[in-house]
Amino acid sequence: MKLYYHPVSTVSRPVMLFAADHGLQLETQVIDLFKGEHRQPTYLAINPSGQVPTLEDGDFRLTESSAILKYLAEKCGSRAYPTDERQRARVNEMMDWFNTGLYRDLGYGMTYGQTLPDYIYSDAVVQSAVLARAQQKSKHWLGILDQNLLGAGKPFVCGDAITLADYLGVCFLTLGEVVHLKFDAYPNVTRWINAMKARPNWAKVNEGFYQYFVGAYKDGRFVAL
Ligand SMILES: N[C@@H](CCC(=O)N[C@@H](CS)C(=O)NCC(=O)O)C(=O)O
Repeated sequence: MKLYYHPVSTVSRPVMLFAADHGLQLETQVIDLFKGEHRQPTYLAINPSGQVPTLEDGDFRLTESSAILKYLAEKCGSRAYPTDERQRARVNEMMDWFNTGLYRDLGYGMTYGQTLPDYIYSDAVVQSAVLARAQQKSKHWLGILDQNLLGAGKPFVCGDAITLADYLGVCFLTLGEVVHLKFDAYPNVTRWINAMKARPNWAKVNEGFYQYFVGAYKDGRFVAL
C-alpha cells in the first residue's frame, strides 16, 4: 500500500502514527504542500481535492484520514477499531466528534486562523470576531472532552484501550501547540495528550510537525485559550 502524505499535515500524522505503531510497511511519497505539489495536475489526478493523505491499495484509492485509518485498521485486524458493533460505533462517534467539532474551532479557527493566509481575514474586525468565536467554542469542546468524555479515570477517549479516536484526536489537539495553546486548565486532556506523546513512535512521526510548523511560529504572538 502507498500513502501520499506530508509530515507536517495534521491529518497525515494520525495515519503515520497508526502505521508505525502497527508495524505497517507503507510505501510513502511526500507531497510537498509548501511547494504547492498538491495543486499540480499529477497529484490532482490522484486526489482531485488536492489534499493529503491519500492511500492507494492496488487500484483502490482512498482519501479522508478517518476513512484511511478505519481501512488500515480493518486490513491489519487492529484492536484500535473494535469489531463489537457498539464499541465500534463509539469509536466512530468520537472520531466524528473530534473531526467536525473540535477540529473546526481549535484547528481551523484558532490555529489555521492565526497562521495560514487562506484562513486569516484581512478585515481586522472580522478577524478578531471570528477568533473570539473560535476561542469560546474551543473552550467549550475542551471542557466537554475533559469532564465528560475523558473524565478522571479513563485512560483513552473510548475507555481503557487506545482506539482510532485517540490517534485522530490527539493530532487535532497538538495542532494547537503551533499557536502556543496551553491545556493546563484541562487536567484530563493534559494527561491523555501526555500518554499519547509517550508512545514510542510519537517523536519520530511528529518530528517534521514540530520542526517545520510549531518551530516556524515559536516566536509568534497569538490569541490563547
Ligand atoms: N478531511 C480531510 C482533510 C485533508 C486536509 O485538509 N489536508 C491538508 C493537510 S492537513 C491539506 O492537504 N491541505 C492542502 C490544501 O487544502 O490546499 C482528511 O481528514 O483527510
